[in-house]
Amino acid sequence: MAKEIKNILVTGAVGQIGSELTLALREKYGNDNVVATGRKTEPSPVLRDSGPFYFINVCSRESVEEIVKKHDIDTIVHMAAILSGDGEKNPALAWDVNMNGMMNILDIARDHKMAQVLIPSSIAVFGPGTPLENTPNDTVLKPTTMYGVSKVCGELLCDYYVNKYGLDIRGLRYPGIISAETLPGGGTTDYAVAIYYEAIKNKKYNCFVKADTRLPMMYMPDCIKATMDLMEAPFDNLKHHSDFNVGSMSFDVTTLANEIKKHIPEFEVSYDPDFRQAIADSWPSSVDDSAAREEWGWAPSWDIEGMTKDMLEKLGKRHKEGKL
Ligand code: AKB
Repeated sequence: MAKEIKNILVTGAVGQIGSELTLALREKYGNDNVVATGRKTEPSPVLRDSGPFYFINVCSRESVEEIVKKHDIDTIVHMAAILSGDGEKNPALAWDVNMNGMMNILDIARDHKMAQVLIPSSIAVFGPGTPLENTPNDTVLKPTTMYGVSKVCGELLCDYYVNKYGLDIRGLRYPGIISAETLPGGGTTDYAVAIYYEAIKNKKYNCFVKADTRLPMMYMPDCIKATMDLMEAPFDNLKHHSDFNVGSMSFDVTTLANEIKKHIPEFEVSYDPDFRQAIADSWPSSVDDSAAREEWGWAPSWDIEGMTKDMLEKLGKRHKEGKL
């Protein structure tokens, strides 16, 4: 039986997903009941002013526990992580934040008898040996990045805490997430966001992966929906816990550029692949998310056409106002 969620702590709340997820959680659970935390980046005015905000370091158990006690936290949404690109620049930091930080969250959740913990994983858990088309939920996990290694260990660690301590822990493997509010940082899929910003600002984009690189992607409203739907699912219905594939759309860079050209015909893309090409090549092109569909009713709403129109409208408006 799932326990009731009352007071939520969000780590990584200033990041690309955390910043929008925190506001959605505040709308659902009440502004004062969702405590946002970040490491050092200043929060946006809306994030800072709509509810409690603190700077913490997830690698320091004390700094997290202080907020847990102060706000009587019963649920943690742990978004803080070092992503694939930055993780390759500093593997030791990626291990520290992604593993030791996560272990702190899990230990605090166990010791404070939390109702629920949500810790996202990523398509980065896959690698050589994984079938790259329609990648099954349960398959070979041999990633080549430190981020991927930490996410595989993280999934296993979460399942260990579910089985050993009876904790309610959930997680989903995010694909590349595309959004118009907060820029992603340090990931391999960041090109799929940058391309929209550059299309609006400069009508050209120099892409760091090749034209035929095809990866699974998701628009932010679907990402928020997937995360909140998983949080609300009856625990007893879940056979998986921390490792759900969630699919939405898959496209290569040429297809994305052509979609943008429907709105901005003069838009041009050039290609200059860097170290992230090898990472992208080791990840799936599309995922099989039937476990998420069966166990908690996952169904995406956005496709590449609708997303592109919405992204360009939002960014175009901000550009006109001089805010981009
Ligand atoms: C990354 O590119 O590292 C992330 C991810 C897919 O988890 N966006």
